[in-house]
Amino acid sequence: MHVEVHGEGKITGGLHDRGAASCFYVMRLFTRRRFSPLKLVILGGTLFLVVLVVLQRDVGAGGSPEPWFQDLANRKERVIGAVMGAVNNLGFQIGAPQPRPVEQQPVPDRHCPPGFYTQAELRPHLERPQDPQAQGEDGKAFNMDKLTPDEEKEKQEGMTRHCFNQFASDRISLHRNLGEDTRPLSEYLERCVERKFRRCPSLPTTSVIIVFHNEAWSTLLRTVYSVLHTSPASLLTEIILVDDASTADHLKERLEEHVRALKVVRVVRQAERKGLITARLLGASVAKAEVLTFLDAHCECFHGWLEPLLFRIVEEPTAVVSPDITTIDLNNFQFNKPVATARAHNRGNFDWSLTFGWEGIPDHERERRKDETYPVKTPTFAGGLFSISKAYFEKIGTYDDKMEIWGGENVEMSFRVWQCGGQLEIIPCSVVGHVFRTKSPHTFPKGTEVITRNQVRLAEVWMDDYKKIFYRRNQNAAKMAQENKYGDISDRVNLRERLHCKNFTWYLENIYPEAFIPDLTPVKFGAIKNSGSQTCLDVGENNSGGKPMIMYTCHNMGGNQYFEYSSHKELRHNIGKQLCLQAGPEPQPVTVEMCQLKGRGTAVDPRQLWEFTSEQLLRNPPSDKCLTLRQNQIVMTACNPADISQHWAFS
Ligand SMILES: *[C@@H]1O[C@H](CO)[C@@H](O)[C@H](O)[C@H]1NC(C)=O
Ligand SMILES: *[C@@H]1O[C@H](CO)[C@@H](O)[C@H](O)[C@H]1NC(C)=O
Ligand SMILES: [Mn+2]
Repeated sequence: MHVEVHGEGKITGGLHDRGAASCFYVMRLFTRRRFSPLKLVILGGTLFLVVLVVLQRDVGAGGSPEPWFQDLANRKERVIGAVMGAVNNLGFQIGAPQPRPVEQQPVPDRHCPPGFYTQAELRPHLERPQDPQAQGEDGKAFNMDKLTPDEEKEKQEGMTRHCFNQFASDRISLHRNLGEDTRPLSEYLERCVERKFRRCPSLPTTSVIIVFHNEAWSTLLRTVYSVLHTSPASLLTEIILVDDASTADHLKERLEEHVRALKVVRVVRQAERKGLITARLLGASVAKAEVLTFLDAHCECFHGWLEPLLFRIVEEPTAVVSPDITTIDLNNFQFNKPVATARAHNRGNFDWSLTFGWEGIPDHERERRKDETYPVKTPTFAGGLFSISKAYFEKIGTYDDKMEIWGGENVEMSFRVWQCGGQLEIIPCSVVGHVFRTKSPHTFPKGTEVITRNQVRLAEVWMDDYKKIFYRRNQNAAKMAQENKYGDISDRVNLRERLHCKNFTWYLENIYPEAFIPDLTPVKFGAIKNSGSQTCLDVGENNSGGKPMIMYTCHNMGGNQYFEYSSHKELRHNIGKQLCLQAGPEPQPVTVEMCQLKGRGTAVDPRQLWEFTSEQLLRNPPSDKCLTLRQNQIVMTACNPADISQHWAFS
C-alpha cells in the first residue's frame, strides 16, 4: 500500500494543526521583539510555510475530482510535509506549546487509521482514457448498420469461433466507459454509490484470477483493463491470467508482451487442456493476495464493484461472495446497466438434474434485507465470478481436484460451503457484466460424459439419500454410480468428516426450504407405455410446459420419457422444471403444465390428478375421463376398459 496515499487524510489534518501552531509562534516572536539572525531565518521559513499552507487550503477547497489535479495536490502535500519535518527537527527552544512531530502523535495504528477510505485512497492503477465518440461507449450497443460483404463474413466467422459477436467486440474500445454510476443512491437509505468503507479493519488485498481458453483478444483484454480501471490500486495485488492450453497465436508471446507493460498482470499456463477447475486451482496456488477473486474472460466491471465484495469478507470471513451479474449482450455487446429504481435480484438454485438456475428472491429474504447494501443469501451460485478469502478457500477444500474440465463444480462448492458452515451470497452493490452465451464454442476433450461424472461425485459426497432423486432422472449417472466409475471420493468424504459438515436434509430445510423435493421413494416412476401402440409417453424436445405430449419408441433412458407418480396422485415430469401431466377438455391434446402443488399453501390442480385403475386406465377423477391414444394424439375421452389404447403402465 502507498503510505502517502493511505495516510493522506491524516497528513492534511496534521498540516493544518501545525499551520495554526506556526501562527501562534510568529505572534509570540513579534510580542517579545527579540530577533537573533537564526530566529529571523526561522521566522522567514515559517512565514513561507504559512503562505503555502493557506494556498494549499484555498486550492483544496475547490475539491476538483480531476485525476491530474489530485496527483498535483498529493505531490504538493508531500513537499510541505518534507519541509515541515526539517523545521521541526531544528530543535530550537521555545516555551510555547509545540506541535509534536508526526511520529510522536498518538496515532492509534499506522496500518489501521480511523475514518473512511477517501476517493484518493481507492484510486485505480490506470485512469480510463476517454473517447465518448467511440462505438459502444457508455455501455451502448455496437451499431451494425450497413456491413460490407467482407465485414459480414468476418462477423459470421467470429460468431462461429466464439459464439458471441467478436466483430463488434473488436471494434469497441478495450477501455470503454460504462457511463454514469447508475447503482442505487443514498435516497431511501439504499446506497451503493456514496457508500463509504471504514479503514479499520482495512479492506484486504485481492488477486484477480481469470481463466481462459482460446478467448478473443478484445474480450480478454477488455476484462483485464476493466479490472485495472475500476479496482483500487491499493487493493488489487495482481491479475493472474491462467491459460488453459490455448492454441490461438494471439494468446502466446503477444499476450505476454502486452501485459508486461501493465506491471500487475501476468500469465501462467497449463500445458495440457485440463479445464476450468484445474486452471483455477493453478491460479489460486500462485496468488499472493489475501482474497481470491475469480472472473470469467469476457467480463466488464462496473463502478465500485470490488470494495463491497472485499468489505463483506472482512465482515464475515466465511462468506463466499458473488457480484450481481448483469448481461453483456452477445450480439451487440450492450452492457445492461443497473437501474436504481427497479431492482429485482436473482439468486441461484438447482434442479434435480443438478443443473444451476436463477430464480427471484423469496419474500422472507426480501424482508430480511434492510437496504440495498445487504447481501442476498443464495442456495447455489453460478460459480464463474466470485471472491473468497484465500485462507477460507483452502480450509473449505478448494475444489474437488478429481473433477474434470468443467461442470458441476459450482453446485458442489455451493453445497459444500453451506453444509460446512460458510455462506454463499450475492452482493447487489457489486455489479459485473458477463457475456452469457447460449452455447459453448469449446469442445470437451473427453466428451460431455465428464459433466455426469462430476455430478455423480458431488451427489455421492454431499447429497446423502437425495442422490437417488438425481439418479432416477439420469440413468447414465445411475449406471456410473452403480458401476463405481466416478473415481475415488475418499478425500472428499474425509473432508466432509473433518469439517463436521451438516447433512443434505439440513441444507434443504435451512438454506433452500423453497425447494420442491420430489418423493424420495415415489409410488411409481419410469416410462409410461401404451399397451396398444407399445410406445411411450414423451414430452418431446424443448417442452418447458404448454406443448402437447407425443408418443415415441420407449428408450428407457429417462429424460423426456421420465414420469413419477407422486404421493399426491400427480404424474410429474420433473427433471428440470416441475411439470405435470394435465387433462384438457376434449378434443384438445393433453399437455404438461407447471405443477400447481408447489409446497406450503398450494394444492393440486384438479386437472393434474390421476388415478391408476385396476383395469390399467389412467383416469382423471374430477372429469371422469381417461387418457387415450387416438390417431397418434393423446387426448381425454370417456373411459372404456375394453379399449386397449387406454391401457397404460409404468415400465
Ligand atoms: C441430518 O442432520 C440433522 C441435524 O441437523 C439430524 O437431526 C438428522 O437426523 C440428520 N439426518 C440424517 C439422515 O442423518
Ligand atoms: C430445441 O432447442 C435447441 C436449442 O435451443 C434447438 O437447437 C433445437 O432445434 C430445438 N428443437 C426443437 C425440436 O425445437
Ligand atoms: Mn463465461
